[in-house]
Amino acid sequence: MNISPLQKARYSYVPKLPEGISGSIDDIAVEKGCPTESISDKEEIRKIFKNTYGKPLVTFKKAENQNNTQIHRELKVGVILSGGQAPGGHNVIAGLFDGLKKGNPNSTLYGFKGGPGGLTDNKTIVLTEEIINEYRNTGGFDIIGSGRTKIESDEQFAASLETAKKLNLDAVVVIGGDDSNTNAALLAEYFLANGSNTQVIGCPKTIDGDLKNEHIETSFGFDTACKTYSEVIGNLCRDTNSAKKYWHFIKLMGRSASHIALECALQTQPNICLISEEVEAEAMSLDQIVEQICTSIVKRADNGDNFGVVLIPEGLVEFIPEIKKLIIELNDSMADGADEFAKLTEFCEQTNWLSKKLTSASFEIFKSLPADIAGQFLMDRDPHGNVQVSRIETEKLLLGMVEKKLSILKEAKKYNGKFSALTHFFGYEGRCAFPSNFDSDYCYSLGYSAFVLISCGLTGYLSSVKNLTAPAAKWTAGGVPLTMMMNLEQRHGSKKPVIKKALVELDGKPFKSFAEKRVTWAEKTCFLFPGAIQYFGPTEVCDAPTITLKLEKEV
Ligand code: FBP
Repeated sequence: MNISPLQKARYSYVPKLPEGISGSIDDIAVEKGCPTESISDKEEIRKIFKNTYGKPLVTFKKAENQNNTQIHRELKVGVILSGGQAPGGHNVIAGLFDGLKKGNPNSTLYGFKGGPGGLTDNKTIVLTEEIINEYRNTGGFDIIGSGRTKIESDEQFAASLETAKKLNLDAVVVIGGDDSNTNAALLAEYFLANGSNTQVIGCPKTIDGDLKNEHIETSFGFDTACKTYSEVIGNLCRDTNSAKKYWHFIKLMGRSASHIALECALQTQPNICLISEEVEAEAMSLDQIVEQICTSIVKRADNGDNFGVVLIPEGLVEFIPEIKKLIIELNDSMADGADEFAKLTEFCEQTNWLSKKLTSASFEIFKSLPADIAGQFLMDRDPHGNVQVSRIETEKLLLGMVEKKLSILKEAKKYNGKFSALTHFFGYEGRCAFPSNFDSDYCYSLGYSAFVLISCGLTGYLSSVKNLTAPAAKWTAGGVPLTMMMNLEQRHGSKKPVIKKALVELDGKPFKSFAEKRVTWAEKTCFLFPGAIQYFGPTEVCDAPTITLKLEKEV
């Protein structure tokens, strides 16, 4: 196999483990807390999760000679990579594999191919030391592939159970985001309710950074993805500060949450960074957002600076009240009239059909959008019912509107600059980068901790590693009951138990720190150039966590 020099060098990186689970596995003590409750809708969620609700938090501590024979059991475990790629997934699997083999060299790790569909369809590969070694500390999910299949029908649950029985599985580990781990919780409950002892453990993955709470400090992949985007944004900042002739409109992945945009703003100090959660809180219209961007462009032009950088979170459109309303109406109409809609192939036919389904206000908004962008709002929803915001070219929509507004200002003699702009979308570029040292260590620890949870016989837990701003040895590993993170939300017309998505908190330190400085950034050139992720070198350069995490943990 051909490998790059960096890949070769990364093979020899040894990920760090929290003290509680490092060293001999016979020295791991398991501490259990009090029973837990879901974040809200307690009674309803308790009824849905009769067998798995309310379990205690679990922490692993170092204590000599625990005489834990369970940890040496021969186990059969299956692992799934679910949803979008995130740097570090391979290390979760490596950590799980190493833990299993340390417990008992005869244990087996199956990889389910292509995401949750691999479990329902029993498509597996046995992961050997040789295979694992090829993927240590590398980006991507290509070791077994990923997928977005949602296990929701009775047939899918029954098929999953069938696979677990056929393979005689002790456990399934689901590496995924909020939706995938909601699925993991339902699977754990289903297995127990149907007399199966197959345990289900989740691991918190997503570059979006929106799977976090009191017990899960961050999801893996967020660190590397943000550093990768920030490197390129910083390079663009420097390029435009050199040539002084372009405005760059950059859309950043992150789905609904603006954590990625916010973190990249903290790392690079662009002229403008829109935060969807603020747009919603302030009920800002599309025109007001355009106005905000134009104000910065005009002020900077007055200073002779006809260049700049604008960061746009991927999910912005869903947070602009009038567009949010439009999306809800589109979702309902397209779901109710799915068969009719599927027959309409031309955009003009679709528009005509929608004119009879949407309220007049929403239809007016729809018509006012450029046709190519309006068409993007009609693309298929993902299996969890989400609009595919990565496919909507918000950066182009905003640029078009900014250009129109600037020409009006020019005619009115309120703007006298030159405006030339380029659009970018950074998303897929960051999802499979070589994991940073932080993500390499964090992921390996999550996988290893998942093994310890399995060996303790626990099910319906999310592997957790905390205290992440300290050096890795001081991190603490354990598990959080999945039901503890749940609330009921309206999905496809009825209330469903789901893990609550964490959006940017406007009273949180990361947003406040950004808000304090952004007025200056909008007018002056304050760019920072973070440079590429460093894998070898001083710890303050190579091992630092995100600014978001540091600010959130600051006392
Ligand atoms: P997950 O929520 O599954 O981790 O996916 C994250 C993400 O990268 C989003 O930021 C983005 O909107 C979406 O996946 C894109 O999905 P796809 O890979 O299906 O195009």
